[in-house]
Amino acid sequence: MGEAPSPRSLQFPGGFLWGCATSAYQIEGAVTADGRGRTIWDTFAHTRGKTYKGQTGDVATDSYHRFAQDVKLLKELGAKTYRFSIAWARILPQGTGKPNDKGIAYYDRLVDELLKNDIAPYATLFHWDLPQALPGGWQSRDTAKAFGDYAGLVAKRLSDRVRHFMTTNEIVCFTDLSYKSGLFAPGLKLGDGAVNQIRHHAVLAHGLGVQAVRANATGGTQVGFAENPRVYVPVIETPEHIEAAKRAFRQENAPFISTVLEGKYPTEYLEREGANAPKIESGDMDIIGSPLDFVGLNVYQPEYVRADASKAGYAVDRRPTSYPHMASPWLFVGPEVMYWAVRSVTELWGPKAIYITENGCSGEDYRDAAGRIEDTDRVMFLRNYLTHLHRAVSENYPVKGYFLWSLMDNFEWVDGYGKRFGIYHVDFETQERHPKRSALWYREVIARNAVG
Ligand code: GBH
Repeated sequence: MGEAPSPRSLQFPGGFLWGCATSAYQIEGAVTADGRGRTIWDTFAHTRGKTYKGQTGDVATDSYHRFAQDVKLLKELGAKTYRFSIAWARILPQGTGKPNDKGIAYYDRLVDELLKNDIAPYATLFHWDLPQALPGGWQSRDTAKAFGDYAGLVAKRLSDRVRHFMTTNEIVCFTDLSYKSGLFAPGLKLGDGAVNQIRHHAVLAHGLGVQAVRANATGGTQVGFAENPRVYVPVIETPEHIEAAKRAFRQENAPFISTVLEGKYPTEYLEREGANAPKIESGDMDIIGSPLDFVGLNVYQPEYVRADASKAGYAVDRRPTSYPHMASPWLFVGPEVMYWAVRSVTELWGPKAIYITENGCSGEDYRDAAGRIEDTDRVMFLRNYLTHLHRAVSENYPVKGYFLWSLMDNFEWVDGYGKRFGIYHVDFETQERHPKRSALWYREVIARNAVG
């Protein structure tokens, strides 16, 4: 027998940024406080039949009032960073026009509390809570322009303390899911031409946001976006399947991350859409392709792909019905997706830096007799995904940090409070927060800067 191989250390690089993520409508509540304007999610959640049991974000985790307690939870974990989102309708209740100082003051308080605790704020400017007052929502090109103005205003007011901004969160969700399948607010089911135009307005908004942050922020402020591209795992790690995965990644995310990082719509996409392709004005593509300081990736479920003799060169496999998933039926477990997300983006576009801006899972948590929540399924999920993130950093891909979704249970969009993603349990009656086993586990990961 030969010698046993040396144990592989799952140590992360020094300075790796561990954090947690949330978003405004999912946690803040206080939807009429201090002049906040109405958003399309307020309207949608209050429309009969749209969310689980008709639940809304009216109260959520009441973080508008309890933010200091949330920061304490982060501190307990030893988190170095916190990704939260800013509610556009708190800053500009009508989407445009006169800034609402009381809304800005909330984020001043949150940011100051984070900094006091040595936690670096990472702010998302738009996580789906579009001001209701903007005529036509994302159907209108004016909304992209309004977003740019809003982004510039926030940068001016916060960039003395917030050094990292993400423009948009998951473009496919607030375009396709919102205006094509109608599952998300505002719940429309439009045709292909209209949807492509909406996607165009969204990537344009992102680009205008990048430029506005740069024009208004103090020097050294970094700007990127947070995307949830479909990620393709090669069925076998052989060169032909790896090549297929790379092609699939670029093509299947064509109007979103591919267009933004190339500053150009992939030709195949424009050909495929023909007369339904977006109407592009001169100068748009330069704005859309504005260089980024980092790319944020929200990583959840995998797709499997293999090489194929077709023109596209790849074939996406349908999942067997026995394929395992977490409490959310869409959340298929496939930890390798973490590695392939990072590798695909790096090989295709070589960004300066990558953050995992979201990763985590829902679970059917329960309290045992002693009041503990032993969410071993979530620990299993996270440990495996982080093991594959370790593979990526050990191969020198430029991953700088990881944000766990989510700090605490919150309003899970159409699933209301029926799906829990937190590592802190929230009792929605009392608003009491309580660490699950996964929180204690994550604290160890952060303390040791290693997965175990
Ligand atoms: C992220 O979306 C969001 O950024 C975050 O706000 C959210 O809370 C978190 O993940 C957990 O869901 O019903 O089959 O059509 C992840 C991407 C896109 C996954 C929409 C769920 C609906 C699937 N999400 N999708 S389905």
